[in-house]
Amino acid sequence: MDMLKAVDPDVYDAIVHEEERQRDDLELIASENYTSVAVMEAVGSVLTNKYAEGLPGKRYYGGCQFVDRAEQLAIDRAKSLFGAAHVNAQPHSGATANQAVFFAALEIGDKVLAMDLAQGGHLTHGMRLNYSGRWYPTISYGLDPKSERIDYDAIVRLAREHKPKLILAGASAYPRIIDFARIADAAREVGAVFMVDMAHIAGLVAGGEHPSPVPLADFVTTTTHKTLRGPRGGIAMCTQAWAKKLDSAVFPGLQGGPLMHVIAGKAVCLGEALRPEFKAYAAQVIANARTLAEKLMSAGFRLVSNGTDNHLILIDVTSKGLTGKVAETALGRAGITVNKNLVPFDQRKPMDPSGVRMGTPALTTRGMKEVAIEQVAAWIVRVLAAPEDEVLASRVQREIAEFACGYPVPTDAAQPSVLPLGF
Ligand code: DSN
Repeated sequence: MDMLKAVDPDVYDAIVHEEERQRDDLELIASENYTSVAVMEAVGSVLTNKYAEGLPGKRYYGGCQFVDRAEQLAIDRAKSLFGAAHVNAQPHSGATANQAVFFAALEIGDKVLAMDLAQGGHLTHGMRLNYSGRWYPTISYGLDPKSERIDYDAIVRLAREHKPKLILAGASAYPRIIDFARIADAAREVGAVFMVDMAHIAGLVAGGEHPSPVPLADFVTTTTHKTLRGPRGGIAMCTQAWAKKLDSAVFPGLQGGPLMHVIAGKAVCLGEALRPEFKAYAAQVIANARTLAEKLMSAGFRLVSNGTDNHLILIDVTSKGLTGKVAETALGRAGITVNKNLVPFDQRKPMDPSGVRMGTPALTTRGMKEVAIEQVAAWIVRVLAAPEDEVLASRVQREIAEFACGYPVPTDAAQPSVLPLGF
């Protein structure tokens, strides 16, 4: 980044510090990952200069012959990775992809049945301050209080009672396999459109480690930057019957010019996910999450639903007399990045909830396997046993920075000679 350093040292400085943070700390935010250098090269390319409103072969601008190729690769690869009939690779984000589906399938005022944000859903699934909750009356389903697993019977009951126009499955803080087939049946019974937001688990679906919603749903949306390990962005898929409506909801419905550099990055990540190594990656993400869950439970932490089937765990830290905020801060001081999170039926507020969410996609990308994750769990237990102890936190931080060197981030592995090791 010599040019950036010369032209804008302030922005350069922010980026280099962030690069150091990503290298020296342990990234346990369940929705984050390290994308490959190839993806970053595509996203940092001249494609950022190009306007391409429209779709490949049907643009409102000249000079689109090369960006057409990149976008068609993204579409074709997503189709073949997920078995989707139709793909729109243009949504700027997962939120926009969700909005496009609502725009394609619903009229304002139509009812939606979706998972409650407070029980693991997502903002765009009908939260009252989000467009989804403001424009589409939303009935929420959640978890069974005992098992802390999705209450599928309640979904059937609520669907029969409210006759929603659309039923939405998908979550951002749910550690178990989602039985998409059961929700699809409920949607079919009441004639509702069935939509799945698989953003968190898309990489697991791609790797064959989570049942795919694609054959069951009318629409499937995802982000590309979580377990799928691509650039920050969204993708929307649907059956052939909805193809035209979806495309026109994305453009001109919601967006203008697509971000062609990001779409090229999506094509690269989808190509990576089609390789056999990605299956091994997805399986290791889950094995690592299971190890983390077991180690923390054996140290006396209560995990929501008593464990995990996927890439994340939700820890109720009140089981150790802590709050989510205290735990997030203490771990952050020691170089372990997590996010505080509501637990199901939480009595505390979102800014200082009872839980902490942790996921293994990023550490797995760095090459960590079960033994390394056991070490990570040991640090978490040590820090949370004395959350106010700043001396302990700095000692752990130094140990972690040394340990992390053994697990290069993709930028290290690609260019070891230009590591930004300080100023
Ligand atoms: N904000 C994301 C997460 O952290 O789960 C979901 O989009």
